[in-house]
Order: sequence, then C-alpha cells, then structure tokens
Amino acid sequence: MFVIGTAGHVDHGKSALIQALTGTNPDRLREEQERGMTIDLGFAWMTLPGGREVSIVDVPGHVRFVRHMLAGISAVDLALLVIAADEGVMPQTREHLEILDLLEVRNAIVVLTKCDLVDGDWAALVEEEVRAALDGTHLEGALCVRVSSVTGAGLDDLRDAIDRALDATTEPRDISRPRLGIDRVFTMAGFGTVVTGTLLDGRLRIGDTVEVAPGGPAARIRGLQTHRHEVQEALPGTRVAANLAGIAVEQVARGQVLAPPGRIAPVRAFDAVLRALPERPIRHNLRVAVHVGSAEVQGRVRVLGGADQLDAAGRDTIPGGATGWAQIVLASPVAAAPGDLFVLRVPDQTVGGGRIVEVNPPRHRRHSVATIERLRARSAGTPESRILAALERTEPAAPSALAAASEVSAQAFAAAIRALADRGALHTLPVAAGEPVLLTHAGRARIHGEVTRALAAFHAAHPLRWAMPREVLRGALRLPAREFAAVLAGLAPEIEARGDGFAESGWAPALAPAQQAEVERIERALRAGGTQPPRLNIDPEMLTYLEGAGRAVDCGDGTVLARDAYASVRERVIALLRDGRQITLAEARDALDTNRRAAQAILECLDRDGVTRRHGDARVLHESLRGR
Ligand SMILES: Nc1nc2c(ncn2[C@@H]2O[C@H](COP(=O)(O)OP(=O)(O)OP(=O)(O)O)[C@@H](O)[C@H]2O)c(=O)[nH]1
Ligand SMILES: [Mg+2]
Repeated sequence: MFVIGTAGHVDHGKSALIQALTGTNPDRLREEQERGMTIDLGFAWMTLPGGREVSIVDVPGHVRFVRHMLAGISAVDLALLVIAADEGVMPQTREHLEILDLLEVRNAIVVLTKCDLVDGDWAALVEEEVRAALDGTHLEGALCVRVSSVTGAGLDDLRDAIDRALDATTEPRDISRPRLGIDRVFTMAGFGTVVTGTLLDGRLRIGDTVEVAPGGPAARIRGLQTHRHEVQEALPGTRVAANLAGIAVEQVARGQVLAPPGRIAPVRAFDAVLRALPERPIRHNLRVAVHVGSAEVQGRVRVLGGADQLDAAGRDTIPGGATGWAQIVLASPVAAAPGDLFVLRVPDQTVGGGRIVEVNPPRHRRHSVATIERLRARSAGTPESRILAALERTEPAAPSALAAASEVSAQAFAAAIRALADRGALHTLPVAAGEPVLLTHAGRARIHGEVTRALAAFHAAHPLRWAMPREVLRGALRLPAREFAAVLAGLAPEIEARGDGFAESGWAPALAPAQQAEVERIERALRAGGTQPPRLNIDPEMLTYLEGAGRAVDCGDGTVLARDAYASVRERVIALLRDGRQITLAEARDALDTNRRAAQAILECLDRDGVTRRHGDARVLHESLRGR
C-alpha cells in the first residue's frame, strides 16, 4: 500500500479532486465546510484500476496553514501538485513545490484542475509555466494531467497515471523499527484514545506495548485500522489508526511518534546537511521552526561550515541556493532519526531544509574540517559504513538492535555483516540463548583494555585475590548481563574465568615473605585440626587466597578445613549415604568426629557443593551422586 499527498495553492481544487476521485469529502471539519477551505489534514482512500488500494492525504493550501501541510506531506510515496488551470502558478504552488523538493519527493504528478474553465491553448501555456517552475527540482519532468473535478474529464487518465507511477515505486522499507508519526488524535465513544499517522520502517500489532515519544507515557495497542478495516497487524507504508489503552487523549499530540518503548531517543539537537533555498541565505544563529515528520518545534541553526569550503574558511552563512553543514539545536525534544528529512521555516516563509546526519551530537567547534569530514562520510554511508558507525555508538549490540540503529534493510544488513566479519572488522560472539552479540574489532580491543585496567586496579587493591568477582567487573564495564557474558567469553584465552570471577590468564597473587610464612602456619594448623578445625581468626583476604589456591575450604561460621580434610569428609559422607541411607546432624557429628557447630557448617557446605540435600531433619545424597 502507498500513501499519496496533495499540494498546491489555496482554492486550486485539491479537496474537490479527492472528492471526485474517492467519493469522500476530505474537509471533515464544520468550519472547513462552512468556509469552503481546508484548514487541517484530510484523509481518504481509493482502489486504483490495477486493484491497488491507496491512501490520500489532503493538505490545506492557505499560507496560514503551511505547518499542517508539512505535517501531512512528510511521509508520502507520491505527490499530486494541484494547479488550477485558470490561475496557474501561485505563491503557495511555489512554496509547496519548494517543500516537496526539500523533502526529496521525486515521485510526483502535476494535476491541472479546473480545465473546464479554460481552453486548450491556455492550458498549454500554463503547462509551460509549470514546467519552468519544476526545472532544477526533484520534480523536474513530472507528468502533467489535465482534469476537471466538475465534469470528470481526465480523472481516468489521472488514475492510470497514479497506478503507473506507483508501479515504479519501491516497497516501503521494513527495518523492524516501527514508528508512526502522529498527525491526528481524537477519542471515539466506547474506545478511548485514537491516533492516526503513516506507519514507517516496521509493523505494529494489536497487543504491542508502545510509547508516545518523546517523553510520553506507555500505552497498549487495543485496536488497529487501515481504511476503517480492522487489522491484526499494520504494515509499513500504510495509514494507520491505532486505538490506545492506558493513555488519555490530552497526553498525546500531533508531532509525537508511536514506537516500541525505548526505541526512539528524544532528539534535542541534530547535525545535518542543510540546503538554503535560492535568495534565502541561512545565517548562523537564525531562529527557525523545524518541521520533521509530523512535528514542529522551535530551533536555532548553528552553521558549521560550507560543504564546498572545507579549507577551514567556513562561512557564517549558508548562501541562498547553497548547501552546507549545520547543527540544529531544538527548544524542545522531538522524535526523529538519522536520515530523516526536515524543513526550516521563519514566519511566512520556508527557508531551507535537509537531512539529519546525526542526532544528539556533541556541540562542535565551528569551521572544524575534521567535524565536516566526519559528517560528510556519515551522510554518504554505504550499509557497511553505517552499520560500523551505529555499532561504534552502541556496541556491544544484538543484530536486531543494530539493524534498526543503522537503518539498513534486512537483506543489505545480512550481506554487510558477513562482509564485515570476513574482513575481520567485527566479531560475532555467541550467547547461550538468543541472539549473538556483535562487537567491532576496535571495540573488542577497547573492552579488552578496559578489562585489563579494571583487573589491574582490582589486583592492586586486593593482592591476595585470585580473581575479580564477576559482578564487580561487570559494574566497572557497565555492560548488561548478556553482553557482558558474551564479551568476556570472547576475550578468552587472554582473560580466563575462575570460579565466579575473571583474571588475566596465568595471573596469581604474589605473596610477600611474611604472608608466605603466615599461609604455611595457617595451613599447618588446619591440617593438624582435621575435622576439628581450630578457631584461628584468619584474615578474610588470606582466607580467600587459601581457598583460591585450593588449600582450604571455608565452610562458614568460622569452620575452615584444610583441603585434604574436606576431601576426606566429602568421601566419608558419600559412603555413609550410599543406598538411600540418611544421616542426622548428631550422627554426622559422631561419624566425622567433630563438634555440633562444625558438623552443621560442614553439612551446609556439602549442600552448596551438590553432595548432600536436606530431607526433613536429615541429609540424603544429592540426586546427581546417587548410583555412584
Ligand atoms: N469549475 C471547476 N471548479 C472547481 C474544480 N475543482 C474545484 N473547483 C472549485 O474550486 C473551489 C475550491 O476547491 P477546493 O477543492 O476547496 O480547493 P482546495 O485546493 O482544496 O482549497 P484549500 O484546501 O483551501 O487549499 C471550490 O468552489 C470548488 O468547487 C474544477 O475542476 N472545475
Ligand atoms: Mg482543500
């Protein structure tokens, strides 16, 4: 399915054309009907001769409502530039054309309306005028169709022309990152809050939890409609009405975006390639209205430098008709993504627009050749370079998240990942369950460095420890559990897992001579104690060392056994519990020739060790050892 949008000067017949094509009057507001003028967006749909169903967004032509036009036209597959044959090209014909051009709408048909009011020669003259206006824009050479919405002349030709234009249109992109730019919000009796918009980049399903970004609350999708038909799943590129549970109508507004929670970061500034319209230079610090998607926010332009002047002699103004690099700083956050197109207006005038290259960038020094080079590289990106750039920002990342962040189609993504892995630019690290974790070559080296530094700092602070506890290291690296596990496994053999921690391979605590003597003294005392361990009051770090070295076992509650003593206790208990026998605490105390307190600690230690299991007041052999 595709979405078509109208454009053109006030009263040139946009709404009448839609009514004639679809049978629906897009002017649904009472005020619109009374004044005979479109104020806000209107919506209709039709089935084309080839059987294809298309949505149509009708926009107002009056100069006061250009902001509504912008909200409606931001995501169309085909534009109908409507020009009344009796009036020809008028101011908002030109302004809407500029906007379509800034939004890079290449797919357009010029519709010459009201042809019943003029003769053929006149219509031909107007067509000439239109052709000249289109020259040098993305719409140059667009087909022109003459119609009359009053007599119906030319409407069949127009339907065919739309069908053919859409034949050549690529399918809407599906990168599993659904976002719906909200252009209408209303309540429906018995349903509650409903929002409408054009769904981009992914699918939405009934039951999905979504967020109204930026800053809005979460909600659940209770119902979905396309063209008033209930659907279970809405597809990218379609007009969608979503009924939301858990959100009041006052909590949503046009310009916000419906997306899975956490997917769209609020954008407070973005770097962009920015084109100034002819005769409308954009000077540094210009205050503008920024239109992106269905949103409009106030902002300020920081001119970073001219695209054609990379010799650090950047200018303070992007001259009319020229393209440069800019950072747009927004007064309030907006939901947008790299690659999105935007339009800048000052009161009464469109001044320029362009494409977002990077969102929430740092504040750059102006006229920096390095900054401009980086923006140039990013904006010209191949799938591989975009994937690497996105991975560098978010690594380690799962493929699905990376595909979304890099804005690359599923097919191109898989091929690019293979190519990158083949030339060693990225690592795919397996995870026990679920998606693997991706890491760039540089990212692995960086994390390896961080791990080495964290281990060195830990060892310096705890010289008797054999390993840095897993969770302490994870905290130092600030990685989620899944990613941490995959990345650390990927650092083997340089970094090795030891018990519930990690250490540099081959690393061992180096004891000072006095510590060495202390270790031997403790070990001798433990050995002599056997199953009746002396109460030694051992320093906890020393105890950790002895355990890590495999020389002692800390059963807890002050009961520490020499390694050999514990091993023989273990074997004795296993022998005692053979053939389903049980043992009470008192029996264990006697059998192990120890006191009650130590017997208790030893049994609990054996429980933890997977040797025994509690069974009422007694102990039995753990299942895994039965039949031994
Ligand atoms: N004779 C004739 N009149 C037309 C034709 N199309 C529209 N009109 C008339 O032109 C007037 C304006 O038409 P609309 O469809 O409201 O124009 P619009 O472009 O939607 O105007 P805005 O939405 O306000 O920008 C209405 O009175 C229509 O009846 C046509 O093909 N022939
Ligand atoms: Mg209208």
